[in-house]
Amino acid sequence: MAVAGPTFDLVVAANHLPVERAGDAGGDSTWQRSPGGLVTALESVMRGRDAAWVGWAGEPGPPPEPFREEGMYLHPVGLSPTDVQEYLEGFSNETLWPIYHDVIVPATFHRNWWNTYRTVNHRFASAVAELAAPGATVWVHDYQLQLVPAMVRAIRPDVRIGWFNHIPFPPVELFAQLPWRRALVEGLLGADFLGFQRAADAQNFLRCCRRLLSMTTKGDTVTFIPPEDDPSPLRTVRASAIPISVDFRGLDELARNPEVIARAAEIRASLGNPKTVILGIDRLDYTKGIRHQLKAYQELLQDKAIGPPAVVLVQVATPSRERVDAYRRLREEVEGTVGCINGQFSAIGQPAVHYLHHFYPRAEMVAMFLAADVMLVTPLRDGMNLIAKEFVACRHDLGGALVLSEFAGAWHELHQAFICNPHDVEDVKLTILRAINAPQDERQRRMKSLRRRVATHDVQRWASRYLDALTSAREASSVDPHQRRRAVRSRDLRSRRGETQNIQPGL
Ligand code: GDG
Repeated sequence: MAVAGPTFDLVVAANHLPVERAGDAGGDSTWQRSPGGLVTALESVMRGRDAAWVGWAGEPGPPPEPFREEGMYLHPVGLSPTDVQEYLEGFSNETLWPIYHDVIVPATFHRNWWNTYRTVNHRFASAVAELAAPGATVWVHDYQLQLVPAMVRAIRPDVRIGWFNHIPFPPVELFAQLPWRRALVEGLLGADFLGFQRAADAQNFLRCCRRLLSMTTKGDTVTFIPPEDDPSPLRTVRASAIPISVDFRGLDELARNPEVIARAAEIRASLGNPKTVILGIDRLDYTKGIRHQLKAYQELLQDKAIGPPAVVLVQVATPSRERVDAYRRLREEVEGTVGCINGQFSAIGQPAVHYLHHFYPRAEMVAMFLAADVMLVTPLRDGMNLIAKEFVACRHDLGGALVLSEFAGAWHELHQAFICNPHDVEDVKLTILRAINAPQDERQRRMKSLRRRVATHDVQRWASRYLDALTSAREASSVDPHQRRRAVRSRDLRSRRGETQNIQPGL
């Protein structure tokens, strides 16, 4: 007889667990907090709640036994080497990621990747269904798990299901390229509430419901009509923007730590105490605009507008997805450009670019933030970009100017930054110069207003707003007779026209 395990009122499902195994010199291993935007954001929310987290432990093969860490119950889901290749590196990173980021690189479609994506999503859904207490709240994260909401609902209709998309949701014209577009939308519609970073992402999703599935929408809700063989009742699903943020208080406190402040001074000294330190910290991903910011910097050096030893650039490019071709190529290009810049513009002991391909401890990253005069955040497309908000949260001294791309979700909240279009190299150059040369009182005024925004819209507020929205969406999900008539009429019209597969013009 199967023994029932523990159950929880809150179950989070995300591709990765918030920890990963780290080996020590003696051959023993411990669990360490893992890198990445989602983990950073959720860690402070989960702490102190009796909650479970379902996710991959980061190593292919059979999963370790569930365990507790920092008060959380962690339930590892196993991924075989083929799952890693097809579900994660394949379908998630080479199919969905490019489609959801404006097809900056072409997307690759393989039917076997899709089949594995479905199988792995089902594995996550089964684990969630097992761990959820009656009436529990289930919070699913991100593009790797878009089928999980409907799969959980099929097993556990009693639970409240939310999904949050950390990355952009694409316009219907791009989403429609996906051969599995319909199944993905139906997978998401298993949720009661779908959260997005920007209002435009939520609207893109609602448009996909109308144009690909002929569903009716009203405001930010869509009336979900189950497929004909599905006896579940009609209900509404809400889709709206609840932008993620950072742990403002935690970062502010760390940035005021005397050791961190001293380390920031040490960093500046080891750079030769330049007048201006420009800093970029990005995951080495083609969406982050690293090549674009290097090009702008290179041209500024060529124009003799800036240069070492007065101005230096520190570019941290955190290792990422190193087995995917597009990322390998990007690394070669970035490192080639850095080599070119340094070959041409450095002197002995005075490099123009300090390039660092490492992941740093959090305190070291905060010290870098404090050491910078200008922070470059120039993604070509980014769901939010936590680095921009983290930089602001750390600058209690009101120093530092933030150069921010209008294609980062953060742009919608951080208008007082120095804004640029990363595709326009002249604009990036001018914006960097404006940020370097802005009078101190202007920089302080801007930073004060940015800090006010991030302090009042921190990650704790994001999580509680999200969970409140999920509760009220579930309560308001029943469909009134008028909505029912409209939705059914639209579906019937569609099936009479035989238009169940194709994109619907103008709906
Ligand atoms: C997705 C979306 C969205 C980076 N290098 C180091 C380090 N980091 C940490 C940062 C930050 C996180 O990683 C990166 O945040 P991003 O926002 O750039 O995130 P993505 O990984 O692309 O994640 C993104 C995010 O989800 C959250 O919703 O903002 O748009 O793409 O927290 O601090 N941390 C440390 N050392 C490093 O060297 N300690």
